[in-house]
Amino acid sequence: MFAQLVMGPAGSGKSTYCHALQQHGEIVGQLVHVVNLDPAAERFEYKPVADIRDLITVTDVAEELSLGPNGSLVYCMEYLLEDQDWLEQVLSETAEDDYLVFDMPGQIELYTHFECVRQFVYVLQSQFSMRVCSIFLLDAQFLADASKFFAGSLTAMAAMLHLGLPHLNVLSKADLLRHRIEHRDNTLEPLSSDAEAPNSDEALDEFLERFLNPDIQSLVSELSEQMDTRYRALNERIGALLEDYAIVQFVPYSATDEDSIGELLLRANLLLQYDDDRDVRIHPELD
Ligand SMILES: Nc1nc2c(ncn2[C@@H]2O[C@H](COP(=O)(O)OP(=O)(O)O)[C@@H](O)[C@H]2O)c(=O)[nH]1
Ligand SMILES: [Mg+2]
Repeated sequence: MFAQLVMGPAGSGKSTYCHALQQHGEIVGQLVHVVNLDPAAERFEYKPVADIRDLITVTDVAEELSLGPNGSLVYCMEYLLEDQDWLEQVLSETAEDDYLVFDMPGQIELYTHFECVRQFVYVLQSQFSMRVCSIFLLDAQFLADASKFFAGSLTAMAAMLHLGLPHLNVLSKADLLRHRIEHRDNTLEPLSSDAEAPNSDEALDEFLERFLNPDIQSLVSELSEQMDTRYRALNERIGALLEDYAIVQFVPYSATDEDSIGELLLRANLLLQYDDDRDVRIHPELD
């Protein structure tokens, strides 16, 4: 079995991505089962093959154990691991070659600090022989300036290092960047000095190029100019960390752009070596 673990902060677009992927799978003939693992989920549009809320919900835990929202969520995830009957039942209904997408909760600590998601991955790999990759979504607005870029990149890196899975960083809601550029939202560097109405395609490309293939040193300088000089050395060390590892890159995606969903699926399939087992042609652009 193959699985994508879809992670990212609350509202970053995880559930929408799962739905878009399921729909795209129908078009290209790749069956995608979505499992909702967010016990606090209120709504989503995909058809789940299983839903953790049938096992346990945050509201029940909060009421019965008088815990706050974060404590309740961690309790739910630990409960999922303790009572593996539910998981076994869910996975026994899927076939050996099936492709699962886990729609995860939005609490970022689950991916950067706590053990439960890491243990969950271990269970999937060891007990169900599953190949798992992590998909980390970050809302495009989080990359709109140098300080947000560093904060978002560090979070993505922490999740990647903590889980140790083949990992893909995704810049979600890329369509909103276009919207902001078209409306000449001046908070978006590097368009602020444009006197002419920008050509939105060029402007979008320029923006994406700047943050998707970043020149870390120039972003560090920009950041240091905005901050007190005592943070200069820290900024440089963070920049060097990201540069040394050369691991934090984002792929832009928008739920309304079919091509971008297709591209993400191809990239995830490469991480999972999904195509190795089948005679499926690999997208030439990904070679
Ligand atoms: N414009 C735009 N909005 C999106 C996109 N993906 C998600 N959203 C919106 O962002 C909000 C949060 O999405 P959701 O998938 O529920 O986020 P989750 O909390 O990470 O599961 C919803 O209002 C979605 O409609 C996208 O690609 N483009
Ligand atoms: Mg969700």
